Amino acid sequence: MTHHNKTLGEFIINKQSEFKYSSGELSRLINSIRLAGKIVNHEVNKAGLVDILGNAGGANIQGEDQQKLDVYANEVFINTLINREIVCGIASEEEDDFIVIEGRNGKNDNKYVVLIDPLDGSSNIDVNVSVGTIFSVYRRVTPEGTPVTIEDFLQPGNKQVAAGYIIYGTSTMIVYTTGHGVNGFTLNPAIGTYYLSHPNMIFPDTGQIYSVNEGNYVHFPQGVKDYIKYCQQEEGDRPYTSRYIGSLVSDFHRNMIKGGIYIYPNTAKDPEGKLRLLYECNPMAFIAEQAGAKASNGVKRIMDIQPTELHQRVPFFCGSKNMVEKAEAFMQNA
Ligand code: P6P
Repeated sequence: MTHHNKTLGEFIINKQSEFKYSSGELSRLINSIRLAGKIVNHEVNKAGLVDILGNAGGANIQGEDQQKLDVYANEVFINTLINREIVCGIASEEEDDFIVIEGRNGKNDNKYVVLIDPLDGSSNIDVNVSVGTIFSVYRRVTPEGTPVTIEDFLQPGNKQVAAGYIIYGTSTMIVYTTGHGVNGFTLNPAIGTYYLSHPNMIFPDTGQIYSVNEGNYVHFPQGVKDYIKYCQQEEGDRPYTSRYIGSLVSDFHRNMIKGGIYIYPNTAKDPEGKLRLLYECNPMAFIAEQAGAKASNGVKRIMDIQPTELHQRVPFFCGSKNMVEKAEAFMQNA
């Protein structure tokens, strides 16, 4: 009998018991993400053929030009999450403020909030480089039945109940965790089904790849400059290879499979770092740690940072445990 790979749907059913909250809710939540991922994938894959390339003419709270696909992806994820009656609030890179979601019956008895970067790296779409969606899930902390408040969103990453990404690459994959390891599913676009292609993903403890935008070198903290020179020295398993796609999800995904470290330090242009804590760094940190790797701001564990505002940025060091610890040592001794 040919044993086909488990589908995402079968996997969720098998794993429901592991989710310490009511299993049906997680399933509905992940199902809405996987549906939205298929819809966005369909549009991303035909970018260039229809008029969804280029700027949407707006700018997000960061003042970054909103790409048409950014705006499209944002609407798709928000609408599928709302329609599934599972979340009571959503925060998005594309939305200045969080969105309060009333239950259909006018009550607010949904228990989860989702924070999302609907299309990260979208400036790469016009040059046909892979992009991704990143999502982070918490249980609300304010009383059920009331509208969510900002404190439901400003929870430290160590309170996440689920996190994941969709990578729209040479194939489309969803990779996520609910706190019981990391699993990767590949979409078969012909039938629109995700199959368990990467069970129990483990981030290698060390690697020979470092991912950083060296164009900012002169503005890096001294510890980062020292670590980059360490990566380039002829010694032992070094020099390492420099690989930087400019799409966090792609650089992270490659490093998780091959081993490596991704660094986005603070720079002159971004004195707090460029990446956002709530919907980029925390979800990627949760996945990294669940796969045996590390994520810090160069000094402190990312998931222990107490957020203070929705779109705050942090320096981000994430990847193979030994490599992050080495980079932190250079930061310490600089
Ligand atoms: P830079 C994309 O805009 C992003 O948020 C990440 O996906 C990516 O790793 C980083 O910024 C690229 O930034 O400044 O190197 O172009």
